[in-house]
Amino acid sequence: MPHTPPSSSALQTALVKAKTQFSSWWQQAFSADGASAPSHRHELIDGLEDVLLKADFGWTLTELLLANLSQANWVTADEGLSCLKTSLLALFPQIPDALPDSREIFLIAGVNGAGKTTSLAKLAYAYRQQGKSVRIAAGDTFRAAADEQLSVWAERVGVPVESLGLKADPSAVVVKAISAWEAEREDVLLIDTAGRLHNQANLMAELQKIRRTVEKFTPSGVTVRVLLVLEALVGQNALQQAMLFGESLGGLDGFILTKLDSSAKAGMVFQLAHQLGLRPWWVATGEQLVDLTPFDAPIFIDGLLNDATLKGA
Ligand SMILES: Nc1nc2c(ncn2[C@@H]2O[C@H](COP(=O)(O)OP(=O)(O)O)[C@@H](O)[C@H]2O)c(=O)[nH]1
Ligand SMILES: [Mg+2]
Repeated sequence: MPHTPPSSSALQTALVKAKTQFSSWWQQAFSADGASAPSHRHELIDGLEDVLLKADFGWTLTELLLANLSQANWVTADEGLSCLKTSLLALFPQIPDALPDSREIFLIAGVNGAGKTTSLAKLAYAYRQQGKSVRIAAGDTFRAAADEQLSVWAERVGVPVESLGLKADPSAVVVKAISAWEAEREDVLLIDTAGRLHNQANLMAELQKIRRTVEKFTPSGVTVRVLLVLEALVGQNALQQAMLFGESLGGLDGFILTKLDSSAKAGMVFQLAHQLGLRPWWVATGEQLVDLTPFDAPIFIDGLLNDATLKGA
């Protein structure tokens, strides 16, 4: 599904909060006297430092972006902003194509409450909309309510769930689910997992085992994607989560950015791209099945900077 053209309006709507906040920081930085937008190189570069730090871009990336701007050849603030957009765009790696005609397995991990189960239901729905057959593995065997929550979603979407009940070994659920999925030759398998904190060594080890099991039982010709679910609200902590989950999972393919509807900071998306080479694959923007949209870097960047651009004209 990363290959379907994104709906620009859904992503733009999702960005409303972040964009509004960004443009207010922008105004604070550039019009202390309530007057005008930056009109010179040094004004833009100085003011931008503030804006980027406030928006969670982090020191390392902010310095890099400002250095890029200092070296680039531009005159007006608008030209400067377009340089900035180019630098931001260059941060995002491409989503690797699936094997030709591939069936896909998604392993979904993340901390508690990040939105794993909801996102997985949304993915199931989106793939069903594309006419693909989907199965879900109930790998969260930790919480009593997890199975029920997943069944409700699965029923709503109309897809089968594999479960072994509370306290079962999630790896055993994976084995059962892959086997049923393979027997039915279905297109997409979505594996849910229990939320865990990246400092819970035993649970992180369990995740390692789940990953190994997926690798071991995945039939040839199937593409496995390991995605971290990250709340937009976590800000700077996203980097640490992504590093530690990435270690346990033997690498991440990318992440699903959730709750962008309730977050005002989007800078962590750029930090993750810059420091870890990770990008969002989808962005979740609410609690309904339709509230998931493929991530598109140009739309995201334009959306975020849109008002700033106007003010800088
Ligand atoms: N506003 C908003 N809420 C969300 C989003 N995604 C999930 N949630 C809510 O976050 C809570 C936790 O979601 P859940 O999928 O159970 O998280 P999990 O513990 O990671 O599986 C639920 O109340 C969801 O409805 C989102 O994109 N936006
Ligand atoms: Mg869950």
